[in-house]
Amino acid sequence: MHKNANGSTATASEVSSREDRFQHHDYYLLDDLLESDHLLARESVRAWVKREVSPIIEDYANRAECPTHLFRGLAEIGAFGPSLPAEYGGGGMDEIAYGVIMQELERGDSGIRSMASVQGSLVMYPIFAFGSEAQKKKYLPKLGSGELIGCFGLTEPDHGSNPSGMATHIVDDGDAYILNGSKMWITNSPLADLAVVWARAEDGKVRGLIVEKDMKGFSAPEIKGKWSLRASITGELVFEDVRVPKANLLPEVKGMRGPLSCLNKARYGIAWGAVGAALDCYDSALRYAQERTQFGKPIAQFQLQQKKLAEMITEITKAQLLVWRLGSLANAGKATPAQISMAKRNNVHMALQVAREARQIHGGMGITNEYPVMRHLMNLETVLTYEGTHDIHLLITGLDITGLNAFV
Ligand code: TGC
Ligand code: FAD
Repeated sequence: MHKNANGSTATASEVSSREDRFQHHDYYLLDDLLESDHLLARESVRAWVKREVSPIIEDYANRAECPTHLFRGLAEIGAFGPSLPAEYGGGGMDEIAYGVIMQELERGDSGIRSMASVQGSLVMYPIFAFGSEAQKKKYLPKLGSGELIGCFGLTEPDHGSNPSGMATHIVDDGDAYILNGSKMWITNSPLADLAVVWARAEDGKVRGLIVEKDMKGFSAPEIKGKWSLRASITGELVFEDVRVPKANLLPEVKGMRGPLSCLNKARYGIAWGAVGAALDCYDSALRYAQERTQFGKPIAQFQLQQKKLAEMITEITKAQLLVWRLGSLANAGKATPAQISMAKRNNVHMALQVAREARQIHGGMGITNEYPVMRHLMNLETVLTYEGTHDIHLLITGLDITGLNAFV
């Protein structure tokens, strides 16, 4: 039995089906900057998260299980490739719509946003941008509808922040390439029907390939034991003399520009998504502080708690402004990779700080699954690391402003 802030109690089963009381926070009236399509998309995804995600997410996270039944629902709400053309399985919306959808999903859980990020930005996008017409027709509609699930293999056991050093490679063998190597930390890999894999060709250039799950010599074992992103499934990709037909090579890109372009798309979505996780933590902390009394008054009346809450909403508001501006630049085709790095780094770090402060405001209850805060906090430790670590994004900004490369 748990004691709520208002003194009532909840059983474990009530906890798992607890009401999602989230209310949006828009301190600077930024909704005025959004178009009706954006607001509509946000409302429908928010309603879906409240209905489909919030009642089950704590249980799935507890069991370290991916709610795979949500893939179809994510497809139905247009979460896979919102800004890709509709004829190629996307949503045909703009970059701000993509952002607000990721924000709402991550308000529910970073792992749910991950399911959408990987499918849309890391699997559909490279096939759309670098695939042949035949590849686009074969894979994109089924990926967009959730009939096929994909994953993205860039990171290797010995090459994380420095994917350019990759050892996974292909050798020409007539009408196919022979693929050898392994990838590590791959979201969705154990359940994916296909993987977009980046491998070095004999000329030294990195190439992208679509590897299907039933290809001989290909396996995707699960990585267990994660304390973070527990409702998301993560695995390896292992290639032992996998014969990949040449028709599965992405023809339109050579070099690291290929995978790094996909990362721009996904990092952009994460910059928005992190604001969602922060809003959920703030929302929970504000309500808890108003309802919980100590020393005869609501803890929200203590100056120390007001400082935490005031700083949280200030940082959230700055992050909301940052992504709105980034979205406008992206819509105009002007968002640079370095600008995206700055927003990813700032907003994820902000969300993690907000989650830590929110956890404190909830006192002991903050470590339980009666509130979403500890789950967000643990998730955000991954989000701080994947898609380029906090340090790597700082060095990308450093390079951009000084012209001096810390990576060489
Ligand atoms: P560098 O020598 O600077 O560049 C190599 C080539 O790539 C081009 N390029 C980019 N193109 C598009 N977008 C970008 N952001 C780009 N950055 C570089 C560059 O112009 C060059 O092109 P070309 O034509 O001249 O050859 O690259 P580098 O090897 O020194 O690497 C730089 C560095 C360290 C910044 C990069 O490797 C990096 O970002 N490392 C971090 C690795 C990372 O983010 N991994 C993410 C793996 S995927 C993931 O985590 C998914 S989680 C999914 C989920 O569950 O949500
Ligand atoms: P390392 O690169 O070993 O870094 C360790 C530490 O060293 C970090 O703090 C880093 O900032 C620091 N460091 C490294 N280089 C420098 C430097 N030059 N200067 C200063 N500090 C440095 N990858 C995929 O390809 N596909 C996926 O779907 C995917 N999903 C993931 C899901 C999860 C749950 C996780 C945890 C990771 C996922 N990743 C995925 C991998 C992720 O992108 C990498 O973990 C990340 O890029 C960092 O690599 P690494 O873990 O090997 O850390």
